[in-house]
Amino acid sequence: MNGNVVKISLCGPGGVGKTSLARVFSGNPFNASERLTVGIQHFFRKMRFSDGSEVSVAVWDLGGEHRFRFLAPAFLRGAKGIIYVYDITREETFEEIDDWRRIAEQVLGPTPSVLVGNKKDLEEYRMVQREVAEEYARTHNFIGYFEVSAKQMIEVEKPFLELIKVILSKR
Ligand SMILES: Nc1nc2c(ncn2[C@@H]2O[C@H](COP(=O)(O)OP(=O)(O)O)[C@@H](O)[C@H]2O)c(=O)[nH]1
Ligand SMILES: [Mg+2]
Repeated sequence: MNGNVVKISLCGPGGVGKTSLARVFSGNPFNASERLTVGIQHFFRKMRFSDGSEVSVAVWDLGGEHRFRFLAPAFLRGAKGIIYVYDITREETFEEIDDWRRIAEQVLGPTPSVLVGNKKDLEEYRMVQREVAEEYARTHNFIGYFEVSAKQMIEVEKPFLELIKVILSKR
């Protein structure tokens, strides 16, 4: 019964928009007053491909605060892919991606991953240059780097789709 459920875990610091991206991807409206995630939350979406195949995607979302890090192993276990999210207007959130990669590596070993720079709508407050993030993604074997806005629903599906494609191709 679980054969067609693909688990994807969203990793990254608090406040970067992980819950907002999961919400929008799973077909819910952006919520400007998104509350701090406490513990683990799940979002679901069924996807149908042109060849008729179907897959259910379970997106796992973890509160980004340090006090929830003890949940990280349970949060990551069984994930077939990881979406690392940072906020392009806060450099320290980009730097924290290293920590999350280390945690995920310990629990899962090498896993298909994408890097997402969220809050693309706040271009005038950008602190991380696109080229820097792209280079980081390239040198650390990410499938790709994507800039998105959960708020304006720009490119939100793309990182999920690219990741799912790679996961399904490995089956
Ligand atoms: N401007 C802007 N704000 C966003 C975007 N995504 C999320 N936010 C806001 O950033 C804050 C944190 O979002 P949230 O989804 O809770 O982040 P999380 O802690 O990583 O789950 C909330 O106030 C959101 O409304 C975005 O794409 N653009
Ligand atoms: Mg959250």
